[in-house]
Amino acid sequence: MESTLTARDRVGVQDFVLLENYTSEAAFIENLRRRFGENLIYTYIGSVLVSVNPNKDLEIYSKAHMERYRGVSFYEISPHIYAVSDNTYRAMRTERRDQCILISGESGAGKTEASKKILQYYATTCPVTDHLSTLRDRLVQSNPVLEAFGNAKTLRNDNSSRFGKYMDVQFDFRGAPIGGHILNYLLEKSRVVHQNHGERNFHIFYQLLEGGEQNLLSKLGLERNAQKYQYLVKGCCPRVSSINDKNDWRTVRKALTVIGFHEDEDLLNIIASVLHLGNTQFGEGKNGENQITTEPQLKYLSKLLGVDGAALREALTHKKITAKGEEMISPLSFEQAVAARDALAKAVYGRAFTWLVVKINQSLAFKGSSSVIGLLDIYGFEVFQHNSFEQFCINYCNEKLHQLFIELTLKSEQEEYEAEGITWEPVKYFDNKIICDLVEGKHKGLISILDEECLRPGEPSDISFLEKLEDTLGGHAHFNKDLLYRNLKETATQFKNSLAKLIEILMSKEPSYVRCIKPNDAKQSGRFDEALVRHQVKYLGLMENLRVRRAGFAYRRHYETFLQRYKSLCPGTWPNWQGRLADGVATLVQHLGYKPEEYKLGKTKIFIRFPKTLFSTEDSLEARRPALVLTLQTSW
Ligand code: AD9
Ligand code: MG
Repeated sequence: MESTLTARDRVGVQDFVLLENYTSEAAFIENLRRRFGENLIYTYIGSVLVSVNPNKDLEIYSKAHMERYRGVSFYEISPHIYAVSDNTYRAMRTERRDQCILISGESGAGKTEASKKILQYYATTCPVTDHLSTLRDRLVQSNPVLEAFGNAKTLRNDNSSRFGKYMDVQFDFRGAPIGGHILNYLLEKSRVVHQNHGERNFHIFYQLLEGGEQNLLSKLGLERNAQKYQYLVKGCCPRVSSINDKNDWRTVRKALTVIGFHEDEDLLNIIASVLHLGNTQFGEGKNGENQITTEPQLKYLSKLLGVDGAALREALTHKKITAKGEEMISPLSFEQAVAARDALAKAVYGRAFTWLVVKINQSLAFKGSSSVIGLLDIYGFEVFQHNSFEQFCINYCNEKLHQLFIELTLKSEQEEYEAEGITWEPVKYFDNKIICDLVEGKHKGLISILDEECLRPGEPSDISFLEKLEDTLGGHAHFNKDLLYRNLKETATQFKNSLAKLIEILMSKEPSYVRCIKPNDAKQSGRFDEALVRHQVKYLGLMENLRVRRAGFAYRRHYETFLQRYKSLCPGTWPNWQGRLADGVATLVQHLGYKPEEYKLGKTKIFIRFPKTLFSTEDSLEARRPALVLTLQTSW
């Protein structure tokens, strides 16, 4: 295959296994930095793609670029998210095994963008017939809709995913996309009622207020001014320079139509009712009782939610308790009423989101035999000044996925050696299982302690929970004493179980990895903050990943490919080797003077320990065929 690489593409090494000094973190980061400086944001560690967020549009995602990656081997062309997309697709088709692409990295590192690029690649390059084109459009259009309702501007990312997403794309026997299914994880509902300074609520609120037609807003009882809504002013950030709410509104409305929401009235009623709830105020009545002081809001709420006004008033100011089989109604204090109002807003929004996912899934549903590529785009690891339960879940999820990465990369490496009959030398790495156990261990894990505390009779409190944690886990080497928890009865265990299910789904598929890195905290293009990158390289375990890849053998190639490429270097194998491929390769490497410790011959592949062995073979090839200069990088 003729190389399509230019000299610029070859800045640094395009696969970290080619680094001479592969144990040096400094060399690793320098390679990333040099390539990033040339807008080469992608680099491999073997088959793992490392991606550095450019924070600007690069001209590398056109249809022509997609075409270039079709059916081409990983190493014949510069690293790209399309190469991963294409290889995964081909593996699904030829090996007939379900695949998944796991995208990880911290908040703002480029996970969602990567997952969208993969989906676009399939939508553009896979075969499609007329009636399937609707399905294909729906797959792509589900993104803007879910982002409108599930993404928000945070300090880390102007379009931060506030829910985890796993999407299966189903393909038929011809490789055409025929269906899809989305699993969503733990939407950050607290954002509906509160945002940290500099952050916003979910995009959809601003889109509706900015872009909604005047008669629509009037019908919903809304004013075209985000500042008027209590739930939108907490972060003091109504506008974001990188976001055009008005245009996004149009995109979302169109996408809703493609998905088949011809009547999106219910959805908009709910969005509006959340805003009215936020503006619902309480005050003291004539007899000292707590009452709603904002009548117009109540009127709109009852109309939009389709509930009786009196019943709603009662529900927002009173609570029902069942004691000894008898129902009692007692008034709520001011604070309790505010909390009940916020809880209702979060619940209403949360259910609307779940309903939206259900509707999207209905529009993508396909029953029948299919092959699957799963895309996992989970919210990124994040640490704020104040970390709530949501940050705990988000980070726990990232720890679990990292554990999966460790298990699978090592496992698959080991399996390949075993399959090829090659002895394996294990590499030491930090196993974060200990962290996961701290969280999920039976009886002694954070989640079980939390569950017990929530179920305990009496009033569980943050303090009693923290005391219990201290008692049970105080001696644990990795116990973090700063953890802060709030009211979280229904979600802790539920989240743990859905994560366990996700891990099971992923384990049943062949994984590929995209590891995203954020080059600076300022969302700027062209800025590469070494300390920040080093930190990510560390916790993503990239050095370990590289060491594992190199500890055994830096390269492995099928005999046929190897022979084809280098047969001209040996009279015994040129022009065509007639015998067994393994014997041909043995003849060739003996002629080339490979020492026994430099390589091993497996059942179907040759394994080469050091890059320099191959460098010298490549040099020989280059010297012999100067007109056909292909660097090592282009050929592997
Ligand atoms: V979070 O965990 O959801 O907060 P992500 O998903 O990792 O985060 P996202 O993909 O949303 O980050 O990327 C953040 C922003 O970086 C995007 O909105 C783009 O403006 C920018 N970005 C990311 N990847 C690319 C890219 N390949 N090309 C250009 C990019 N810009
Ligand atoms: Mg995201």
